[in-house]
Amino acid sequence: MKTHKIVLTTLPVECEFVNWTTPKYFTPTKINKYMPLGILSLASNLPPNYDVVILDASSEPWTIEETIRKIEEQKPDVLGISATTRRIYALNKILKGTSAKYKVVGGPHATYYSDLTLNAGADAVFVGPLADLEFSQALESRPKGVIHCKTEINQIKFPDRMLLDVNRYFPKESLLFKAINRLPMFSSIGCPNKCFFCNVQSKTVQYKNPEAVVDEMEYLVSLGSKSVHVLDDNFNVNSRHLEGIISELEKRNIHTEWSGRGQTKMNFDLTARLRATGFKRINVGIEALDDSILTFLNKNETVADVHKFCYHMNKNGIDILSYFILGTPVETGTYLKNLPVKIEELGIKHVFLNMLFPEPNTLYYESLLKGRFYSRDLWKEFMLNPTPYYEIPYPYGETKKQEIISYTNELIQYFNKQ
Ligand code: B12
Ligand code: SF4
Repeated sequence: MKTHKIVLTTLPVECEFVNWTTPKYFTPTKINKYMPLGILSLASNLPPNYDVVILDASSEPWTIEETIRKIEEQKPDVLGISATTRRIYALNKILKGTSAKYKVVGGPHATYYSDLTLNAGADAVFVGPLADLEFSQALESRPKGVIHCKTEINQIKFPDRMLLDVNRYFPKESLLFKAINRLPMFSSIGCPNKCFFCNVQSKTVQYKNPEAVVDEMEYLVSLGSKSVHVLDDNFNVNSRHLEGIISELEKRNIHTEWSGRGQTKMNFDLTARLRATGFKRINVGIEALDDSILTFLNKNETVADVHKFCYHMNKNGIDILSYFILGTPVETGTYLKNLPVKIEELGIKHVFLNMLFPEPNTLYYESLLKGRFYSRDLWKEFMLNPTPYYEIPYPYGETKKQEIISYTNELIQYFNKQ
């Protein structure tokens, strides 16, 4: 018999803080939805005697009020919320507006702001990259306060996608490239690099066993996916991990289309074998084609590394999707003018342009505070008193901001009309 009713939810997009990083052109459309793998993972690793309902408020997309209503309709004993920092306003409203006896919060926001989340009305906050075992235990004992999680990647089952209607999550529109029924999965968690603008929290990387990685790929294919995307923070940073996955795919003679998100530095001896397994596309944050900008961004790469990477990928027929950042204070007009040609010379097939943004808890934001670009800790004030659609001022002034936005849009048009 099912004993407790548990509702697990993502947060609605309504009122999230404004982020100018990604131009509208690249923003995932309302039609394309992302499967909430965090809460699916929690649900997939519970004992069978729980009645679990997954609400994906973010993908629906519901308003805050609608989300509260949907949660209350379920009358849950336990409410679990997966939180990212940009949606803290919605988080606080939902914690206040719902009546479950045990309300808990996890996800990237919880790890940085556990005390604030408790003050906002959570009974317990789960801190750490994976929380499946601790969440499962907490359902009986219902501990309060901060729970430090030690779940390891190979201790848990992969997320059961059938807990949601998977057809709704197959992309309905293509951006930059076509990939039929593309679905994401993880082969590792974390990234050892310390890029200036990034707040990926786990600096010790956990790797899934290659057998489990390929089991999950086969599972996604069995659900109808024709393109599996390994959406790790950095899937190719460790050549033993990469070779393990390649060997397992070779052993099982699998040639399904797949892609991965990683870095430019890797073991190029593996490239031909990687391509032969069906690996179609690599997503990398090259960010800049100038060594002084790369140094400013604390990227663990040089322009020479980027050239080497592009050479090996192009030679082996692997498409490159690269992210670039515009708007660093060290870039020059000449650099910006020459950038499109330099990108083309490298044979980069898909160009994704971003603007530098001071995310909370990044080295970049801290440097702006230290350099007095902000006279007060604006993120701290926002976290204490979140307001709808908050927008942090552009650190280098409004004129500069408009210049960068307009040049970024120019480049988007340039790369996408060819
Ligand atoms: C996949 C992903 C995306 C996808 C989908 C996002 C989406 N709509 O959900 C895409 C590529 C679209 C994306 C975009 C962006 N993302 Co993103 N993304 C990720 C990524 C790589 C993985 C998330 C994931 O699925 N992990 C796998 C699952 C299994 O882990 P998990 O979700 O963390 O869940 C586990 C624990 O956290 C915990 N947990 C989670 N929820 C809960 C709830 C409860 C109740 C409990 C107990 C435990 C718990 O238990 C889970 C299972 O063990 C993370 C980085 C990371 N490594 O976490 C960034 C991350 C979440 N993204 C981030 C950011 C900033 C963005 C963007 C804003 C980037 C940008 N500037 O444009 C956009 C925003 C898009 C949007 N509208 O949401 C930040 C968030 C920072 C923060 N503190 O909130 C992260 C952490 C990366 C980073 N830079 O640090 N992202
Ligand atoms: S390589 Fe990517 S995930 Fe790793 S620190 Fe840099 S931006 Fe973040």
